[in-house]
Amino acid sequence: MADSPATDVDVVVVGAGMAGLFALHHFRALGFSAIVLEAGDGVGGTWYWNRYPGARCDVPSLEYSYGFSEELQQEWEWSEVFPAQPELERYFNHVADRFDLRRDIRLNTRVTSATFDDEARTWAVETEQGDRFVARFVVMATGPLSVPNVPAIPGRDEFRGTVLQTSRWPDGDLGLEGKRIGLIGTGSSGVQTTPELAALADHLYVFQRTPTYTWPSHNGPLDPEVQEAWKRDYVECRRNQRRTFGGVTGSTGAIILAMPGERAILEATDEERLAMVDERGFDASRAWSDVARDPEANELGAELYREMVRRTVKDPELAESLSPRGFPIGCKRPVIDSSYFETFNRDDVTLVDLRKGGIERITETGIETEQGHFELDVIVFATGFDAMTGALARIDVRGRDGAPLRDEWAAGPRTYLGLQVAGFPNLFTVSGPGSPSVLGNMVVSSEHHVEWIGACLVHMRERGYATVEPTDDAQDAWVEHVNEIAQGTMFIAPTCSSWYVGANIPGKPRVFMPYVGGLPAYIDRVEEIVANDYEGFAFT
Ligand code: N01
Repeated sequence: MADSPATDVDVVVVGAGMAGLFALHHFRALGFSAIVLEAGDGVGGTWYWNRYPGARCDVPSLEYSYGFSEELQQEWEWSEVFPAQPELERYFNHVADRFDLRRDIRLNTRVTSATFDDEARTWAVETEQGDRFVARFVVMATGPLSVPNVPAIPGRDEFRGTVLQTSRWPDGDLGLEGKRIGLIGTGSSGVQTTPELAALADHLYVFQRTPTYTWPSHNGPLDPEVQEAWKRDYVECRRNQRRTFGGVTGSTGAIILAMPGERAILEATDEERLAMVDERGFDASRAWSDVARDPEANELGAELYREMVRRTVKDPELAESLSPRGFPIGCKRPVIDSSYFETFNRDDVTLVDLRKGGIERITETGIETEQGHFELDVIVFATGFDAMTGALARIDVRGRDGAPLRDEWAAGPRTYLGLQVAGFPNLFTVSGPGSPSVLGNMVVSSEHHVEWIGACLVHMRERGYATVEPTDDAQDAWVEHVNEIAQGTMFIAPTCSSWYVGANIPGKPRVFMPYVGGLPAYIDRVEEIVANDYEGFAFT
């Protein structure tokens, strides 16, 4: 490297989740020294923190796994089509051991600041414990969904029972059996944990502010023949993943949500629409060519969805309360579940429809709503995340001239390719805003980004460059492109409020954050940029 400034390590990687683990392995293999700083006391990121009952990935196991090591792919055996949290945590721990990663991972080490030194052209990374690491490069593998959203409901500290957050679930037996449990939130986490908590609880109260579009996962044991087929040609499978819009090929035995069908729902008769419900159940709502792009068609699809809720939930009033209305299918990330709606047919499960009277406060013994007081032993928050920017916003990141990243992103995140930010040389984000990230398979996206960063570091080493960062023009053009291609999608429909646009966090700027063009288009563009001598990046 140019000038070879004094550093502790070439690269500081923040986070020991799927991206951070691979980053450490990859950078080492390329001859760089690296250290991973991780806030938790275990590896696995999302799959370390989200250990709530029912936590399960919504991407099939064979697809939600690393492709960087043929040996790893051949050795590891997945048991279910959709892997549950314990299996994923085991997998990431196996990877940490298998590749001797632990000696360079500092657990229980929360990063508080990262500051660029203009003169030395190094980063100083500081931790809550007072450690300081000086590095040439910082790679933020902090995850797009890692910072819990804790709603400011008054009285939370007064509750005398147990308070739990799905995304910070403690290890071990929490003694939930026979308890009166209140669950707040009906996104992916709430939906997944509802049947499991219902099975444990004396009575489960589900506090629902907005009903959810959720589709049955049809999960089951993984067919050994399917696993064998992948093992016979993982190279091709991985190649196909990168050539597929969301990084999921659908060749793993999973019954993937009905992809856009051939027919337009707007051209079908009522009888034909209902026949589709008979045939495909909940999937009927999306089995049409026009539901994803035409608001009127989308509403017809939503009506088929509600028809299925009515067919599943015995009590018609309850079915109506559970039926999403007023926002389109495809606005939020699709949820997949195991017997979610069926759970509400149990006598020991009560839906508290907060549209009929919201939460006023938490009391010593439960939750006070405008509909009355609910006595509880346990309150579970499944209230989501400060998505995509939350983790970086909590670290005091300062680039050239001490400029805070928080200020740069005050009106919404701005990046070039979701990989770098102008004014923050040698700082990289894995699956950052402006990249496909959360719209697809995070393992595929993370591996692609880490490989790209590794190649960039090698490029710099070979040419003696000290710093890399995007030009303002390139970043502006990319941000504009990301916004432009989101136009006309359900993600930014006027009726759509989701964490994709930051709408779940009070005061957060409303900006659609991921790149919606799909992995193949994204990867092609990134490759083109590299082929054009890293067009849009400035090296010194
Ligand atoms: O969070 P969410 P999540 N009072 O933001 C409610 C991934 N993930 O953790 O919609 C009452 O979706 C809120 O209500 P509303 C996946 O990408 C994946 O469930 O704002 N309720 C909503 O119901 C997913 O999309 C997997 O009205 C309040 C819920 O809390 C993402 O993580 C599993 C409230 C939050 O839903 C986030 O999912 C889990 C309040 N004050 C997560 N504040 C899989 O792989 C919030 N809510 C399957």
